Amino acid sequence: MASPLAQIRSGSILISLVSSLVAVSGCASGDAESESFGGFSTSAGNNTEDDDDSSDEIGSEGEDATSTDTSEETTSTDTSGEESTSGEESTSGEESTDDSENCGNGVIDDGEVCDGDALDDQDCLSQGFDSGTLACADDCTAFDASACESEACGNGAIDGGELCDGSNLGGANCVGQGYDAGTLACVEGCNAFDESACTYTCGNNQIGGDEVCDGSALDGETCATQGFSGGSLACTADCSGFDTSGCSSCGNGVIDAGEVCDGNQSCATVDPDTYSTGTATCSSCTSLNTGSCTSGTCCTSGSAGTCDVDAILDCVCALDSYCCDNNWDSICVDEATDDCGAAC
Ligand SMILES: [Ca+2]
Ligand SMILES: [Ca+2]
Ligand SMILES: [Ca+2]
Ligand SMILES: [Ca+2]
Repeated sequence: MASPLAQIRSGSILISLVSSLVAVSGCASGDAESESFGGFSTSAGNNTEDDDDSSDEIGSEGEDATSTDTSEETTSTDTSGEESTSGEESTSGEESTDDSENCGNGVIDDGEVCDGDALDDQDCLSQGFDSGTLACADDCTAFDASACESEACGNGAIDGGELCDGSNLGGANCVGQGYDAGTLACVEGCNAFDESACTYTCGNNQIGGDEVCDGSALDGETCATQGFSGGSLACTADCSGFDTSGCSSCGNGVIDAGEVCDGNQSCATVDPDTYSTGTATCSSCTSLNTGSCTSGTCCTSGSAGTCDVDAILDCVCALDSYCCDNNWDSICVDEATDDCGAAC
């Protein structure tokens, strides 16, 4: 609130107790102030304790925010890096080993069931079928019996090498084949499952099929591997890709998630209702120091209405129309500081 003392204009000499008795001349500007009250005139400025209040830091983490504290979360987020165990193909459940680089050399190496034409002396007959040509699966981990024929195929019973027969799937289903849901079927030749109606579910936190990621399952990716310096990586709702909106990079000039600032800013952009001059300095993207920001011309005496921060100008002139109608004097400056939030 404006002190009545503040209503005494600088340069005027006014002693209210005697003003009714003695008209003191020389109050050139003071006479215009009809709102003046009968307070004692001392000095105009009693605003000393307010000087420092406006120069505090925004985002006050201060010293513990010196380094990018986002780094630790990136390392811990993806511990669920179980790759999709669901991705195994087709019929035989044998897992592949790391000898896959030897698959295709025509020699049955350790961990391989067969390799190309090398079938370990097996054929369709030995696999329980009646005719046809046995092959090796592309990954060398199983035989490919899809060209083998069974005379008993179609009788509804699983005979010989048959994996299934019609609706008889031998208890197999899509989930058992590594999918999340769907309906498993048997191919016409009874020698393979038809997985075409099996599906993966987006949202089960397991990566399957074409999914790039699923919820917390990020396939080992982090904000860092995506080119950012910190933050938390997420997966898009449809599992088709990564959501980097929670990632940040201090120094890219963009205020990312978790950052207070990135680079120095003009004070006027930090808080246009308070500042008009100066530069706010950004520290480690975690704190913004506005200590050198000021309210510019609102802090100095000048002609009427010279305060260049609109919000402060409006505030002061609502309190004291003299400041806009006559002169922006030191009392207006005090009012700006004391009552209207100016940083001077
Ligand atoms: Ca081989
Ligand atoms: Ca059969
Ligand atoms: Ca999934
Ligand atoms: Ca940034």
